Amino acid sequence: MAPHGHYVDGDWRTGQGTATFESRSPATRERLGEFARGTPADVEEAVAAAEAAQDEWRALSYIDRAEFLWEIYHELRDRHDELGAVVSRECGKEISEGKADVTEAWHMVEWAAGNARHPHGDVVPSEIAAKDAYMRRKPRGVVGCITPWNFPVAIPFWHMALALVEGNTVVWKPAEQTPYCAQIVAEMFDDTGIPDGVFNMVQGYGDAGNAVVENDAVDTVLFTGSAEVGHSIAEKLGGVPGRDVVLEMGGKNAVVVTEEADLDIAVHAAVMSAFKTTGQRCVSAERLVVHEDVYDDFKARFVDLAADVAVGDPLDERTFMGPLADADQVEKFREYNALAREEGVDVLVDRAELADGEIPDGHEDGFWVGPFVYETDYDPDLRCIREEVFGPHVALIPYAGGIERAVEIHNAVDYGLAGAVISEDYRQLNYYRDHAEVGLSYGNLPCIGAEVHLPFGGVKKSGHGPASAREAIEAVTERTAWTLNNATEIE
Ligand code: TXE
Repeated sequence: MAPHGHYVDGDWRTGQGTATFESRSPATRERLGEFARGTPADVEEAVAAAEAAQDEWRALSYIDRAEFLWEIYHELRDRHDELGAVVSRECGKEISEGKADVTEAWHMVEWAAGNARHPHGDVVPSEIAAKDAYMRRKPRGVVGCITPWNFPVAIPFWHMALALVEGNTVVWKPAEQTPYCAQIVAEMFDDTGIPDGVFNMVQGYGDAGNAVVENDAVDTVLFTGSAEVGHSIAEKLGGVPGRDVVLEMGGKNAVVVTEEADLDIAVHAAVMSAFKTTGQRCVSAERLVVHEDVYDDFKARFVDLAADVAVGDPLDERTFMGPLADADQVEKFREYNALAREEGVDVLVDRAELADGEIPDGHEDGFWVGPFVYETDYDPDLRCIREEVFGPHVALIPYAGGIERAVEIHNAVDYGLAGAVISEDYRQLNYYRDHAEVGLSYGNLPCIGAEVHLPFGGVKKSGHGPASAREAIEAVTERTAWTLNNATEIE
């Protein structure tokens, strides 16, 4: 069978290159499909198509543009379970999370398409009586979307749905680990009959992503992925007139458990935050900062659960943790586990190499790991408690003193994406809320979860600017002032 191609200017194209790449399930290594590997020349064609389509797309009303998205909304809902299973097979998330990825995608499409019927500007008082003044919004133009593998359906819609409704055309470079999900999303756009060139998708690796970044005709780049790549994009585009970038990168997130915590809530929040999606969410927590008065109880309960977490076939509903996404993720996880040992931590649970019998039959070639949990006193020099691993690698860090000390440790990393506090004392919750250096904070909840109408994004090294909710409109539109002589008397 010929490899799947790119979707450019309303056509499926094999592209200018001859190289292809495969998608394989991280659980079984079963081959899911073969895909053309996009080149910078393919990206150039896609950007040219997106530029050429702008006038036609902008000429439609918001509500007419949203109609294409409503079709996708219905398809995502109708095919929810089937697509959820595809997500699980391609990126290894357990099945309820695979389905949740699709749910989150339709939530975003619903929000963005619904937004077409909301006001899009302001009437502003003018200094002059005979003048009407308005703040209006215009689309940015071509929006380049570069997405990762960990939410292969939801994140692309977070990037693209609102951008399209607002009148932009898009060029999307999906993650190389999840091209099959990308193919299905592109087929959905094709099925809607959206005008040629409005939506374009080029499969491929970082060189194709870089070509999106380096193309001056791309007005805004939306990027979700590693801090390393995100910062290199910021360096290239920071300060370039007329070109904007929104970055959503990772974190070294923490859950703070105070001496006033309800330990049932604390243990549940810690397990969910550390092990959901096998620790591969940008909001996953790799640090548990626990008050010394409750430390021993908390540790005993958390360690028991970590030793027992069900790792297995992502399509089996009993599974809590599927495999890691690829060989690079496994290597990084093992390197950081080794680093933690070198840095002198005390290892409490080491299931990094699963025991015989833990890997389901027929899945022996998958990227299997289990939790790696350790304890250490806080030491700012330890890299293992400062750098993102993106796996089930978790540090327990006891603290003494008040909430101020816990928050000091919580904030002592370069990242600032997400964090949680568990406490029954409202003063501690309020202190945390006001002083945690993160974009997303959770009280008495796991440090995971997003709602499309809430801002989502980090501070410090984790990024800038929320990639969702009302504020995201800022990223994909320009504000302009329009003033009109409103005199009614002719002199
Ligand atoms: O990310 P990359 P990877 C973090 C996490 C993970 C690490 C590596 O720590 O272990 O990143 O994951 C495209 N110019 N997160 O390798 O490389 C790439 O093709 C432009 C956190 O997947 O950043 C893909 O489409 N684009 C994160 C996208 O960028 C480039 C989720 C992300 O890939 C490029 C994923 C370049 N030079 C990883 N190089 C989160 N925030 O949730 C690569 N790409």
